[in-house]
Amino acid sequence: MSKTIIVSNRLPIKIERDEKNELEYHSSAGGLATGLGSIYKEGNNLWIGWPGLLTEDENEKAEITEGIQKESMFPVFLTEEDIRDFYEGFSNETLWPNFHYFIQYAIYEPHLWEAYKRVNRKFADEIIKKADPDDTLWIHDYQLMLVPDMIRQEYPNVSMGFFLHIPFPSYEIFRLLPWRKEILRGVLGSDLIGFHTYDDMRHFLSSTSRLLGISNSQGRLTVKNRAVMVDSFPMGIDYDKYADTAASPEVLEKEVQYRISLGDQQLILSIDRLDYSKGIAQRLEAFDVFFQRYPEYRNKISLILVVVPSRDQVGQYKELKEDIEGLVGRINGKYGRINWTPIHFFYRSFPLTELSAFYRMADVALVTPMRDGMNLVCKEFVASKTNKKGVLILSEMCGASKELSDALLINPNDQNQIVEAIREALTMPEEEQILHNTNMQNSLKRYNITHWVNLFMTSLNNIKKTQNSMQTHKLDERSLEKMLEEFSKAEERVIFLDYDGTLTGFVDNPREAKPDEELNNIMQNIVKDPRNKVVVISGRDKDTLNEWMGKYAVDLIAEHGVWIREKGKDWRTIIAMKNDWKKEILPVLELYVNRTPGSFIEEKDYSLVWHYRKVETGLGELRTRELTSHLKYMASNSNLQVLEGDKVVEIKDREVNKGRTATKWMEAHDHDFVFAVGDDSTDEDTFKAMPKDAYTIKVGSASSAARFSVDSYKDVRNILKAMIAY
Ligand code: GDG
Repeated sequence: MSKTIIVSNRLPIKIERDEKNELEYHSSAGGLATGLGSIYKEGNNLWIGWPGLLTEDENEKAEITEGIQKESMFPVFLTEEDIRDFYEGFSNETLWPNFHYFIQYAIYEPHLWEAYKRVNRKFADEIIKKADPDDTLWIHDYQLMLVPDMIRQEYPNVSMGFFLHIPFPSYEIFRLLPWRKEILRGVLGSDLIGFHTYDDMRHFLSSTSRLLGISNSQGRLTVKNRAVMVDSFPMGIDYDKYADTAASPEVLEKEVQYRISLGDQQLILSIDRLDYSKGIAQRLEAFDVFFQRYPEYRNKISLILVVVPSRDQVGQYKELKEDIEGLVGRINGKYGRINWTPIHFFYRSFPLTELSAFYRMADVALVTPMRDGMNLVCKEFVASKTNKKGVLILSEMCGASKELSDALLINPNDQNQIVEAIREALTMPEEEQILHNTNMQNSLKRYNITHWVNLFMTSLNNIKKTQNSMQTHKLDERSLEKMLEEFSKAEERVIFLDYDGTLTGFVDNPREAKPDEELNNIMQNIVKDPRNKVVVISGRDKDTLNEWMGKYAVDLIAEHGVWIREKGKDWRTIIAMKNDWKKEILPVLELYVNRTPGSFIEEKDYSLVWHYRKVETGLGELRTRELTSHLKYMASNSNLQVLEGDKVVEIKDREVNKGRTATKWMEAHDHDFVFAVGDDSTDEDTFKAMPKDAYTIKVGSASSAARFSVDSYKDVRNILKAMIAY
């Protein structure tokens, strides 16, 4: 039976030695572990990751492997060097600062990149050992961005999702990474790629388009003919856990105790892991300014500042810790009194019940990261407000701000705004607090962690189904054999060939797509057999088509069916054509050329084409949307059709298309075997015009009226070669 495997850098378990030097296992109660608990603990399912203990001792490794097996976990052991260069190095000193827009902290060291690749390979190898090709894999976070493609190489059909827990930066930042393309390709090995917010997803798609030339349609990309979905899945919390803990007698009792020691004060709460992205120092600076500006609050409010130790082996973090300690000392020294301490600073972590008591009793939560993928602390604070009283001040630079619009939103770089928000929060009427918290709680209840997990898994299933439905089209060995057999028996074989993208690949300059030696050979040989009637049917103008294909004994159909030229005869049109509409449309296209450097107009006898292949990525697509809606509006009362092709927009008479001309051609010629191949939307008309038993073949993976599909023009050439050789 197939299973599901979760993979993250760190396993949700803590392993420690007790006094007798024996290993002790403590499962983590973190949000992710709770949310995924419903998955990895079921049946044969597994969670693979680093168990958090450094050991080179093989016996100990075996003991740990066995010890965590009953928790449905499997270890990837990392060495000291791995931790230094892969985890602290590339993950936390290259990717983390770059992705959080702290580019001044990012280091770009080739040996750290080598370590990142090596450890990602180590993870991939361990996963491959445990996984079967029909399993479902869910890979987590920035430490493992190369793993998806490594697995895909081994298991082409495995179902695999990837989720990034931190922000994905704008293209302008991401492009600074020397290994940006490798990282993108690594992630694109997945079938579903999830981010916390729409902005992260948008940034990722912009990078795939600009760096790899892979564009998307509503978040769907085609990567080596595999459909890949990119979407946003804002992560939620285990709402009931926080609400229930906050309402428990144990937490209530703690609150009473703390209240007695702190006296009658309003409390502001700040909880984060030690990290420069969290804006802890900036928050303290603002707190200082608050006391200067509003001295009446001295003695009346305190800040509970919890900083959870994290990565303090990394230089930047050591410095940050010292900065925070300095600031706390300065503020306490400046404003403190014998009976009042402005900041209660804790550099450690607390058990959930203590944390919950802090959440409960805080009047204000000050969550002001400079940048944060989501931020769960703010959500946990709101969920813990059982009486709905309390105010959340939230940075607009964290993912959670997109959902929690009822919070007091601030820009963390605007100190004045933070100071005023503290003042507003401390004086907000209770009814207003209740209203805001009710809205936020309703949303957090609905979009909780279970919802997040289910949504991701359902989307992964859906994209897999889409891939499978497209797969059924693929021209496999058996169908090819059958086709060649029918072909060999037939006496009147009709072969319709589109040109660009079907017989040749795409090039920047359309003029450069002329036939190469291989194609010339194919054309020469395929027409040698008098039973083969070949028709090249293209959107190209008739002169170019004639120049490239006219020398072979083939029939030509040019300009999407406007012109036809049978062997040895002259060009003619199928119907009487008009082109007086051009004088109205040309000035519009010229306007777009003026506004879009790199674009140009191609004038054919009965159509006009706007090309944007050489335009800056993104700008071309934007102008296309403007231009097509402009043209569709102009064409609404005429008989014109606006077609969007590969980096082109074409305007032509609606009455003519490849299908209509192909039908006319078929009426005039006998046939007992029909083959038609093409790659874009204009070829769909040809496919539809063919008899049911025809071998219609789409190049590429988009859905099509064709019966079969192949991956690229190279496959088409191979089929034609097989026909010649048969
Ligand atoms: C990354 C992204 C994204 C904190 N102090 C204590 C404690 N905590 C718990 C909190 C919360 C968690 O740690 C912190 O989560 P955040 O989301 O705030 O931040 P990161 O650790 O940076 O997480 C972030 C997240 O991944 C999920 O995708 O939201 O943007 O950076 O759950 O409660 N827990 C206990 N004692 C403490 O003292 N028990």
